[in-house]
Amino acid sequence: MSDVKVYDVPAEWAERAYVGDAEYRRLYAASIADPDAFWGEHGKRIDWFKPYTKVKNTRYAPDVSIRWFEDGTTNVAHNCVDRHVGKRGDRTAIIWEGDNPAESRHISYRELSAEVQRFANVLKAQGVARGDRVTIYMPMIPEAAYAMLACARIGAVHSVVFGGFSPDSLAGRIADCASSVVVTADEGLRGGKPVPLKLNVDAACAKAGGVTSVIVVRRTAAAVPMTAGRDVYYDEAAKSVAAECPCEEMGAEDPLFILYTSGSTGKPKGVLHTTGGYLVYAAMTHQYVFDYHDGDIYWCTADVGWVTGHSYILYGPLANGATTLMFEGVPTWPSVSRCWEVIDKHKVNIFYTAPTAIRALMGSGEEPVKKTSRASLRLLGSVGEPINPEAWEWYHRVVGDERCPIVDTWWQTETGGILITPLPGATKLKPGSATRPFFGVKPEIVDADGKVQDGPCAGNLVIADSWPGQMRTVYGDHQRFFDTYFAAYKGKYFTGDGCRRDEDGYYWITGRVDDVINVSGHRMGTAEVESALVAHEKVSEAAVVGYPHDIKGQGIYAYVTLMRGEEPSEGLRKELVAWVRKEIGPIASPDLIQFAPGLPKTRSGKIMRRILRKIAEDDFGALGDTSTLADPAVVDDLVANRQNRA
Ligand code: 6R9
Repeated sequence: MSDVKVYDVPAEWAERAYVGDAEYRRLYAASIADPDAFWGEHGKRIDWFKPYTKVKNTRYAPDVSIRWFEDGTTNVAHNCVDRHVGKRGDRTAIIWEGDNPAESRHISYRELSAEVQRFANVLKAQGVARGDRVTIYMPMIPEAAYAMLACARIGAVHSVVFGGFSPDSLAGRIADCASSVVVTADEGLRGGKPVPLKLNVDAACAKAGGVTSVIVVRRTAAAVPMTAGRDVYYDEAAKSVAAECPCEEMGAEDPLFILYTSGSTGKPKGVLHTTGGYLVYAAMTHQYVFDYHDGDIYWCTADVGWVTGHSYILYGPLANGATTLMFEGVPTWPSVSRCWEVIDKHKVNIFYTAPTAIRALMGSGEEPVKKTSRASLRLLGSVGEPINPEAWEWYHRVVGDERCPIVDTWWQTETGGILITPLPGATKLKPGSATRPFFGVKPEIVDADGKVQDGPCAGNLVIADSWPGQMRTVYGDHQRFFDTYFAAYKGKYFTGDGCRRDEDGYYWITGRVDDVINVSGHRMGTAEVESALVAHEKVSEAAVVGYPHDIKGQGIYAYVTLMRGEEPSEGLRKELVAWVRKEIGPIASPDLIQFAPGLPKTRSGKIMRRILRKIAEDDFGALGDTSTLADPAVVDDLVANRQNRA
């Protein structure tokens, strides 16, 4: 496309960065030509107790098996904490910025080490052993990081569940991985409002069963019910344990964590990541993509409940001995200047956030940004969904004062780390493009039949070979892992994303091609929202699709058919929204509900989502062929009563 603006690499970046363009091309070619040699070398960036002799052992067909550095042993907490204490024990590991702007703390690597060891001993005292699953349902406080690293230290597998999920969603995740220990807080605090975490845990435990221990960190000191024999306050439990806890020696392929994510069908999948390859990949991408140098202050605004929080608040940065900022609050409280004030307060150099936040802040104009200095900023990052060029330009011009490159990083929970991204010293930028693959990543674009496309083209994005950070299985269901990602295109990992490649070989992610919608950077399976809706006694049938939303990227549009005898009303609309919030969590709230007497179905009974998407997009002029519908008249009613009108 000729009207695309291109931003050259600023001169000072070409000079200071680890990698320039020629170096990128050289390293990339080497990584693809000989992955064993490339990763054999870069695997050494972490400490190994027993060095690996094998590097890559992976196959995608006829079945799937992914192993990296398989005979090496290591420990993630050793690499993220212990090994830095000798060299830089006084350096700040975590800057914690509270919800309340008057509250912040610096935690040094030495302090982090003590806290993680103490937390590990509390877990052990609660009976947690190597291989056990621990569910973590926490606000953004340092104890969330301590708990995750404590699990890694003793070889337990954490499953962090985002604090915005409902008790039911939490219960499903506790039950799926049979986790008998839950770590939580009395309450969370966001935008000045309490979040009832412990009450949610109580409700979830009642539903899931099998939880024998709940460790409660005091955050607000609210009085919460404590179940005798099951619940303990962390501060009390910590008094009676030893200060020191050795690291378990873990195999490279031992599980590190499970993280549940939505797919196009069924309940959320437990994405399983392992130890060695994950850490090497998270650390290396963090260093090169953000061009992290010693002394930089780095801030990723994600929540630790998402993969971005795992890889780029915690594991990647800490493995690199970085200073990582952890923010408890929200970008709009106490004012829409909060992010920029935090940047000035802590002299943040690298800022990594989601397009939805940028679009929301754009709505308040430039003044709340411009009244702050942001002089410390050097690099900006984007993740979670495609960034529209307008938001990109605003981010670049207003937030970055036209001085800071933007790294638009494409990746997924499944990929463990960033796969397609600019490198700030190497890559010319085009607003809206995630640009080029990271080292070792082999993207391809295929058509519906799986034929690999050459040159400029559009189609489905697949990755032709493994990289060390890749997920290893769906927890408890390896067949589902194969069926979801490796069955569609033989021998390739299918991402679920559509993509275009331009004449410069740049990749432009166009969004999901499956029944997953991306609401404010959060993945939602339409099937999940549908099953929540039909669980309501007045609903007989529901179909959910995404539609373009100015701030959220995509909004949730639900078509609902009521039980016979039920009448549509505004009251019922509100009731259904509240119902879905309760069933799944606020991020799943439908934005628009259309009461529909019937849904468009084929004669075999399949809902024709293509038609529902078009109507939701207010683009019903192009409904295409409707002749296969069992009852073409339902479409006229749907169009007449559509909810999204320009
Ligand atoms: C890291 C994360 C993954 C899905 C992915 C894609 C979308 C993420 C993107 C992007 C365009 C980017 N996505 N980053 N689309 N440009 N820079 O977000 O993981 O929550 O698993 O979501 O998000 O559709 O498939 P996850």
